[in-house]
Amino acid sequence: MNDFTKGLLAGIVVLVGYVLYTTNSSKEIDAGYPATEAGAEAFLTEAEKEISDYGLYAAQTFWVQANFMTVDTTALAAKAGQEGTEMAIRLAAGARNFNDANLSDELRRKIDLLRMGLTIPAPDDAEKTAELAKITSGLDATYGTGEYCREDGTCFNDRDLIRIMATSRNPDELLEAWAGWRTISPPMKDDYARMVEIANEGSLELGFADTGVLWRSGYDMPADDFTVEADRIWGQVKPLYDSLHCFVGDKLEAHYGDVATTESGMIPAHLLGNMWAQQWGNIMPLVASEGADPGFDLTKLLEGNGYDAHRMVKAGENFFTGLGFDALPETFWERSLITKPRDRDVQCHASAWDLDSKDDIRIKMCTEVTADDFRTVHHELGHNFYQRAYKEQSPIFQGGANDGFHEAIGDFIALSITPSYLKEIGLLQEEPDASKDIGLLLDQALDKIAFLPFSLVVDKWRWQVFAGDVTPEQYNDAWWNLRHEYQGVTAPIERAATDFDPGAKYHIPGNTPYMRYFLAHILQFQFHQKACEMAGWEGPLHRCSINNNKDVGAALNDMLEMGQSKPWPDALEAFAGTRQMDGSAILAYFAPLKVWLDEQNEGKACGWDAS
Ligand code: X8Z
Ligand code: ZN
Repeated sequence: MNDFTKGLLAGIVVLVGYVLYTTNSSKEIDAGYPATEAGAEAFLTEAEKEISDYGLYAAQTFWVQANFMTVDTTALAAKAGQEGTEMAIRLAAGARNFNDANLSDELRRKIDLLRMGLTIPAPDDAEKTAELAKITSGLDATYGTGEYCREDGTCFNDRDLIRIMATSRNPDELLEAWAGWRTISPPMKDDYARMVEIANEGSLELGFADTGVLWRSGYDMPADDFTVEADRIWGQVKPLYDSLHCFVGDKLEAHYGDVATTESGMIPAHLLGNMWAQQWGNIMPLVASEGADPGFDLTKLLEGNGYDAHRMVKAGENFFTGLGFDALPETFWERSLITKPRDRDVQCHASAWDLDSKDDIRIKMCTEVTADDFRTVHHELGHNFYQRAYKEQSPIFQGGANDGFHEAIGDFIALSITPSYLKEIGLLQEEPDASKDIGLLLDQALDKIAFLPFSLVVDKWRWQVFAGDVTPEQYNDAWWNLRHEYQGVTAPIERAATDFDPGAKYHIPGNTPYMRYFLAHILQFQFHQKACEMAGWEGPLHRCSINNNKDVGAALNDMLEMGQSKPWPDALEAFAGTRQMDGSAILAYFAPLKVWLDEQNEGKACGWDAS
């Protein structure tokens, strides 16, 4: 299954098995298993077998659909999705019979995970389940095949437009690409609204007030506590974001003049080097003036050294083998999709897959030779090495400690792509000296710090939508209200209620929860800080690379092997020695930059008016 669509897991798991059981009704399951520990054990054995069987079949179907997007493969994916939802609902219903049973911690955890396994549940109604499956597959396909065409017939796909956003400095061209991509999503809006309705009915039947509550329940704490925890962490890092926002806004005004200047102090979303203004690393050359030059450009180094997509993935694999992990299996290289095929539609949004819960792991990426994609390669491989590490766990426990962990592993590894590491692998001749530290940190912050409020916006919006606080007519306004409030970023042109800008971000039509990436951006620095301490590193954190450190690799493997068999604080403690997700590590990493940014910002009018 694919790391995000099936929800690293809980989701995954649950999506399976029902195939063997299609003739059983939930009543039959109820009758079959007494609400005792022995009953739960028998129920779970049966459930896990179903899950495994369905998992392979579904993963193969979804893989084919994502790699050959046609009406037919989309219909087949919808069918497999429907079967999975039916299975998952039946298992969740079966699990409810053990709510009051006296169970061991292990069985209780499995039962709870089964109950929360679906990302987009349907009610116990065959017609609605089929309708939902059709909608979700259709949304995914609409996004994956989306194109913007000019009146003269020239068309651009996602990659083309993403590239323009990353590289162009012409505001008109940027605006066209920005607005162009947002023409693919208004047709999704009605389907999205209907999906919300059905999924909420399903969530209610599972005992959750709405689908947002279901999503927030996956963190070993009450859903409401999770919201408070996420807000607490955001409060820790917001001052750093504010400093970065002020600095970047000012540089953009200096470069673009009026186009970048707003009365509110918000930054127009098309000038930040990214289609969604979610990571800003691509505008480094615009903002890295004196005193903030990192000393090298990784994209140029890759190009100059003859790297292609395959070699980038090999480099990623080498990092993991250097830590002591086994090399990727031959089948990874035979079956992965590493570059965009010229002759067909594929879902280009990068993903990592585990087809058989054993060794058939793969990535699917339309890789380009850029620093961004070099990091994404490590991100995806992090999923694959995690999946392989927990393959001995029973099916329900095959997942990340929480979904943020799954997203954090590869990013944590990529934090070790330091100048010293680049020198070691022959990409860089000389390490830049300490005078380049601010540049190195600014480069990282443009991606890692800029991303934090964006990642909150995506799910805060969905939480509001699922809760019914926002109606379909208000979808787009609510989206921009959150973009204003958290990011201080504004639409470059007027938006209408008929627009559906959230739908132009893959994870909305793809139904991938997004809070996981916020958590991952916090966790990866906690992992990095601890790993560097284990390695005996005494210098600044951004210069620390754990490459080739087998002790760190072994400790990491211990955590990965646990899968989701234990509450996530246990996994975090096993590696990082703490039971709390916390912003202190990311703040420590960027501390010198914060001081520097505040000096640069002195005397400037910082902040924005989000109203
Ligand atoms: O979707 C992804 C990965 C696959 S799980 C490529 N990411 C988020 C995004 O692209 O929006 C990684 C960073 C955030
Ligand atoms: Zn990921």
